[in-house]
Amino acid sequence: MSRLVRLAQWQALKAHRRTWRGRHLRDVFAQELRRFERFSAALDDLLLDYSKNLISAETLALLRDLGRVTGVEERVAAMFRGEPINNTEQRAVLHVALRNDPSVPIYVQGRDVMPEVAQVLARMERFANAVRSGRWKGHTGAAITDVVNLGIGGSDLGPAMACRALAPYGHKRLRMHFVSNVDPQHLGDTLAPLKAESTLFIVASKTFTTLETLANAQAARRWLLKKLKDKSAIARHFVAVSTNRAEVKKFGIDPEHMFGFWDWVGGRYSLWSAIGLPIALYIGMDGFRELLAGGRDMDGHFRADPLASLPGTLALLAIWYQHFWGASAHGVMPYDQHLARFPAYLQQLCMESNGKGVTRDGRAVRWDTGEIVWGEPGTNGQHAFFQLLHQGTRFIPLDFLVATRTHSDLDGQHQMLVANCLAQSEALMRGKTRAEATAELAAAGLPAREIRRLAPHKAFPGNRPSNTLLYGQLTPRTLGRLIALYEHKVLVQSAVWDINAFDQWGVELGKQLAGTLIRELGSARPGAHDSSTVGLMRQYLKLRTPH
Ligand code: G6Q
Repeated sequence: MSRLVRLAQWQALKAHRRTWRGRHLRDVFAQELRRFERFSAALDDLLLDYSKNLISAETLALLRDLGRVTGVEERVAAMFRGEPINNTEQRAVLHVALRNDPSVPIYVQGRDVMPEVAQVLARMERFANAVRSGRWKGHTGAAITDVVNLGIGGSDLGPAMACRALAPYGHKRLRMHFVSNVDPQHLGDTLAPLKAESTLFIVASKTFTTLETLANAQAARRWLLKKLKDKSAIARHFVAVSTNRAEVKKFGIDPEHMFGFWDWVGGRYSLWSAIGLPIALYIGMDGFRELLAGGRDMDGHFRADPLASLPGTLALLAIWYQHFWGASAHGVMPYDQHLARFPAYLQQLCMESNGKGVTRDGRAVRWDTGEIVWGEPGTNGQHAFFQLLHQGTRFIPLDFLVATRTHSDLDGQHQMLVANCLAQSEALMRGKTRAEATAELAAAGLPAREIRRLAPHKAFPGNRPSNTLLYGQLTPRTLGRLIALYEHKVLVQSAVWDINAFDQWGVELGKQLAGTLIRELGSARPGAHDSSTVGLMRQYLKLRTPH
């Protein structure tokens, strides 16, 4: 499929794009009174309104043709069958098994993985119950009050995002902390107010070789031992989540206190596995199972008709804008404060998965892959960067996410939030013509000269597309659906682009590069690098101690 851009379906989309020249969504809505009914779809109470997109039924049909001919459906089926679609690492991609109905087998190399999945979930449940009930005691007999997850990337972003999102379901005694950065200030600031007697550390690392996590885990261990002065305290205050039993043991954590997962779970897809232990501790195992059920809901929906599903639709719209409208980025704006970390989570999911430059068979791609994803919770974004979205020159499609019901008692205020969200997507779509701006200024009584001067600044082009995801309430189940929605969107995009969404050699490179420099800084001897790197190292070595 390395000839993607030569496909007849691609060319058809190119020609179809020309039919959109000069058309404005404002007029399209005026002509098509039932556009919302036509271009919206739902999975239970999760509604996707995609009517404010620059599409017609024909656009969608052409995009789905492209999806069909690039083998999206085959790739999806292969993933669910447990085939090694991560072809550079020869691994199955089975985060879907983690949330699968336990009675339905899924095979990896001829072996049903569901019994092992169930076994780990049962162990997580026993542990979560013990910590939550206070039966699990620290070394001095105190119940756990603070849980510190030490992990980075996929071993941090998912659980950190989910614990924040599900705070209303959190255990009242437990405070959750996530330390990812090797910057000692991150761990130091986190530990400063904590009591060792009631702190539990989860060392979360798939490989258990990640420098940042191991450095933080060693430092946390020293902190604990300094406070509790007894090596045997480690067993009550440290547990591990990993696929690497040997390294966990070497670190000094009893494998009895290790929760395992498998190489067929990618880091950024791992919150459904034991990497989700902080979530299970915080919201309880029933809540965690609800999260899994939400993922499963989306899997069933997606698998039934990948190209027409909600994830398929989002993916194909993104392809449409990226390649045929020159979109340079994709904004995700949760009008839901609890989803504050959702854009950061999606950044990894989308950009690490699809930031690839060669096709699955190793040939350079001739089309842009990946999306630059960013976002902030509404309404904060409106007072910051929305100016560029409304009147700047760049074309950036958006997703708005908003709940119909809040967890807050200040319910009246939630309606203001919803109104803001809807107002933004409407304004982006409609814009404001020069004539409208002129009429407004005239109504305000401004003199004609002033009106002429100001009108161009007060006009908005509009015609800027967005999706709106409207859901009942941000429950564990809803969150599960939302995460799986974007996971599958990424898969569909990767299939169209013919890239492997499940490896991350760029991340591996970063891990290697830092190793060399750490050694050189440690011995204060810069090695053979470019003059910039050597110059910076020398300057650092000279100035690292205050005069
Ligand atoms: C995720 C990536 C990466 C990974 C981290 C942490 O898909 O592979 O973000 O999760 O580098 O790796 P470990 O879990 O092995 O420490």
